[in-house]
Amino acid sequence: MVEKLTAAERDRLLPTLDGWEADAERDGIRKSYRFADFTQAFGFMARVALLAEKADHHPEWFNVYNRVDILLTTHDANGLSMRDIDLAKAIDS
Ligand code: HBI
Repeated sequence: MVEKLTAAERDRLLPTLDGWEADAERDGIRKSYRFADFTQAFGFMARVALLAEKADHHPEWFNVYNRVDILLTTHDANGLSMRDIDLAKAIDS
């Protein structure tokens, strides 16, 4: 069973992420990306899809044209877990 992060872990880990915001309602982390055009946005999504498959951890996301909004939360934990932190770092690496 994957565990939710404690408040102390969140306080330590969230500042290490680049531009991700806590989403209290979903108990996850969110980040919005803007690209030059749809092709760039979709290329980013294709790269994230491969990272997600490798991690066996998948984003909830929205795309319109050059915008990609990502929410990371762990369904199995019903909240924010280390899997979300790790995937956020992989996406931004
Ligand atoms: N992705 N965000 C997220 N949360 C999960 O719990 C999850 C997932 N991808 C695959 C996955 N779990 C599998 O390990 C099964 O639990 C479905």
